[in-house]
Amino acid sequence: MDKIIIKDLVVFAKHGVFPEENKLGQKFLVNLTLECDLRQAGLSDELEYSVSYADIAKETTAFLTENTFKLIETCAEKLARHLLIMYPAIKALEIDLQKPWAPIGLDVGNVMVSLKRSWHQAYIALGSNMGAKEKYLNDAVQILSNHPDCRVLKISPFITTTPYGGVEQDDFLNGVLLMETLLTPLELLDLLQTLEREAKRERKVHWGPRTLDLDILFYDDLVLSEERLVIPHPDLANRSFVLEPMSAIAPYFVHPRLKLTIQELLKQLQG
Ligand code: A4P
Ligand code: MG
Repeated sequence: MDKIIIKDLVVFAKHGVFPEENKLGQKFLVNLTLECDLRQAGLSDELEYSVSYADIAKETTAFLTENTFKLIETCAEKLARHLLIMYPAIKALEIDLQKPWAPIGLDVGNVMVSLKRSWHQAYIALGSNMGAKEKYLNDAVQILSNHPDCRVLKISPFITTTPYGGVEQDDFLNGVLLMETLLTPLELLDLLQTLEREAKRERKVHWGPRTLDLDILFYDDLVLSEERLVIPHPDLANRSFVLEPMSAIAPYFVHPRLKLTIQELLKQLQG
């Protein structure tokens, strides 16, 4: 991806663990690498297709002077989030935040933290088979759309499906959405489980009835297998109630482990 780089921006600010640092302040140096698509700006010579480095430098200075944190880790983390939310054209950014005059009583040339943060694309399966099913799904979409760390990009039509998994229960309403998120996979799972809890979902029967079920299907092309979270969702290739709505919004998305598109997986399942 193309990059805009801002080097050695000097900001006088008051971050630090020691109380005198929060009072007296000191100089910080910032390096920013912004990943953006610069093709259109390059061809048209119009700033509206790019991100103004002057604006970014001003915003960075304002953010670092208007807030006070103990840790430069926190400064960098929150600054990254602030810029990624404020400037949609920035897909990813790297921050080096230096504190060359940190008062640690030793002859150290420089200290810095360096981090990279970006928007990630996640596909989420939605399901409900109790009560006001459509309202549960719509409410979940609404809450995710309003969350500052999430942007819902596409929502499939909701379809009525017969229960899968052998438990006798009411029909489901199912859908899939595509979102961009700044959350890590586990943070995203926590958020989805909070929404499930708020919808008063009771987990009595495995694969049994629920007001709201939110599963992470894919997170970029990540393959992950942890105790609390498996990505891609391990059973999705057997579930037409997932593949059918997802094929309405992303038929050519390639499953990173099976190396087949959603359309191909659906065809395979339908035999
Ligand atoms: N977990 C692991 N990986 C993931 C992931 N990728 N996304 C863990 C979300 N959660 C993941 O899930 C149990 C645990 O799975 C979570 O605590 C999380 O740490 P759960 O939702 O709490 O429990 P559950 O729903 O009873 O079991 P399970 O296996 O998640 O059921 P599913 O897979 O959600 O399936 N038929 C139709 N037609 N439509 C449906 O929507 N849904 C189910 C439930 C069954 N039959 C259905 C439908
Ligand atoms: Mg589930």
